[in-house]
Amino acid sequence: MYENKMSRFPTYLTPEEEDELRKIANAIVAPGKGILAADEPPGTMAQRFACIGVESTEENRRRYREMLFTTDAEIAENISGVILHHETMYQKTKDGVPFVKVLKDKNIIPGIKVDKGFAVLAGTDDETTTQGLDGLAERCAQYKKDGANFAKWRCALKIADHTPSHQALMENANVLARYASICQQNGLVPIVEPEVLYDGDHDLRTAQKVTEQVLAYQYKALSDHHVFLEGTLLKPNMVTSGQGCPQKSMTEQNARATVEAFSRTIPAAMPGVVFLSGGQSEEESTLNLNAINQCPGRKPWALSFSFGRALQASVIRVWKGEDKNIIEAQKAFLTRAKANGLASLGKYKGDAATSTEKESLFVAKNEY
Ligand code: 5MM
Repeated sequence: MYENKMSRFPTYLTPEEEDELRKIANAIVAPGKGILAADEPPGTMAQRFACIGVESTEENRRRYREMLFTTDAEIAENISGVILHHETMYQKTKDGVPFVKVLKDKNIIPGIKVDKGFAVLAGTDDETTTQGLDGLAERCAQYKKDGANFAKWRCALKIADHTPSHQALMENANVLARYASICQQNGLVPIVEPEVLYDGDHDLRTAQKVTEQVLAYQYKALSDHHVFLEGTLLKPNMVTSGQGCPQKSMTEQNARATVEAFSRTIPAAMPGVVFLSGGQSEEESTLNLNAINQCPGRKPWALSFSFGRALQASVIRVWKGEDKNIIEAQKAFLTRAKANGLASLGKYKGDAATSTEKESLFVAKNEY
């Protein structure tokens, strides 16, 4: 711990530690690049594999991830980082090369999901917090030694008549700030993910107000915990009308609401936003990201992607669990990565999609 004893506010990171975090965060959101979120736990993978009739065994998950990570090195033009689940972090290719090495050799930064899932907040309308602070410092130190340079922790907030409650807003903002502080002390850039779920019949304006509220609580908590903002990334939802809203908001409206909400709440010191896709179709996610980058207004942060479903849905369908489909599945991955890389620059022309890439990927509550 670096301590300037003369100050009322001792810095907890040395200037060198700050530099390292800043460098990692900036590399992740370098122009045209974003993140592949491949940190689905085994249970979630069972859902993802269900549509192709493949069982979620450890070996099938390993084969699937090997297919993703051995995609041609060209993928690194648009993918700067991959979020791994603990299991994947220590898996190897069939030839015995650790996945972490496969990624690093391509100049892709390995990241790690460090949260331990949701727990219901008693006395609320089924709202949740996210667990995993116990032993987190030790786990982060080990992951750093083993090659990870960033981490992810997801909290989820839902929009209903009486939610998000003050209790859920406070608790989730605080736990994300504690996590962020612990990550930074161990050399990992924390991706702060306070997701406002897509579930509900709320309109765009409601989604915008709630997103502003969530982000305002979040940045107050990060400040209270002295988190070094330049060494963090934010993984929020895009602002859209709810999945069940009869009046579906249009791409340009989503973009304006998102940029407006962010400009009101996210400090300029934070280097980059990496959006989740949240159940939107692959193409919808890309078009919204593109429109957000084209939207006029002050945008001092990079605006890129950290998609799970929106980068993998078509890839899984092409792969079907069979080795003979690996090359075609990798091509599908390259196509979506390129489209999202262009969208992160506001240069996507809308020409990458087939009809299946326009299908909704919504999963109710996304609590798996
Ligand atoms: C890829 O899935 C991630 C982990 O899943 P669990 O929620 O089951 O732990 C998930 O956190 C993901 O990183 C984000 O939700 C973004 O993924 P989407 O599919 O919304 O882009």
